[in-house]
Amino acid sequence: MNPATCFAGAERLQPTPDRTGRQGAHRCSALKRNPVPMDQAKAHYTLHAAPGSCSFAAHVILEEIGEPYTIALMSPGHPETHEAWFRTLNPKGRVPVLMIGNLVITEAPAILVHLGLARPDAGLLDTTGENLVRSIEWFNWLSGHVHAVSVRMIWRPDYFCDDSTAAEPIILKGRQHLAADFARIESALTDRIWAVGESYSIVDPYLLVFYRWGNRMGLDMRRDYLAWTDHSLRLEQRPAVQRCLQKEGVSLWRR
Ligand SMILES: N[C@@H](CCC(=O)N[C@@H](CS)C(=O)NCC(=O)O)C(=O)O
Repeated sequence: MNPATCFAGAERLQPTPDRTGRQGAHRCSALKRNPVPMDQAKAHYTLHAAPGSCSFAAHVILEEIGEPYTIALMSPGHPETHEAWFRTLNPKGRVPVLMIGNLVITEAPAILVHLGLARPDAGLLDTTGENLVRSIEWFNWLSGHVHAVSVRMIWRPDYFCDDSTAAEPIILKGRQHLAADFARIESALTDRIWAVGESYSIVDPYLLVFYRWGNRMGLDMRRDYLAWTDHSLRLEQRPAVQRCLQKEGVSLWRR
């Protein structure tokens, strides 16, 4: 699909060499050598996302900080991640992708940290002392284990084994991992208002992604995860979260 045809956001992008072509890819590899220049944060943001996917957290933070942005929404199930134009943008073939001018940032935690750093006045990333360490701790585990292992074993067993007869045991094992992960999240959120420190941060909407996925998987999140449910209800009250749910056409509660 051409990127100009798959956007459900307020603005439509015109595909340009910078956004989808060779020049963009060059910029992307340049980022591996150089830190993201923070002055670029003043430029217009474009978030490549899919409804209800892990990109939802970055979408929420873009809404929270109030910088102008375009949300480039794929179809549900993000089939466009397999298309050539998107692979040029992100050779890993995953959303979210954040573009700031011609610069490309991939990986949900990196995008969230970038947005937190870009608007320190929003107070969404405390870079001092233990809170920074705790944020990285959450991100590394949520992205590198809960998402990449447990959730993927359940929704994408084919990723782990070509033999389709292995799908069932992989899903079963994934559900066991996920149950342990979710119990850990519940315990971490017990007697806490927010995930890190005393205030709302870039970590909180990332946790909401996994809570929503639990509902989608048919888990009884309200019954089994009381502290996490309170945390999610707190998030659901935020206007930024409500706007994102509405724009992406997803619910926290539906399967
Ligand atoms: N490590 C990446 C994972 C991103 C990821 O797996 N995104 C999913 C959507 S939640 C995706 O794009 N999947 C496309 C595919 O697997 O083909 C991150 O944290 O951003």
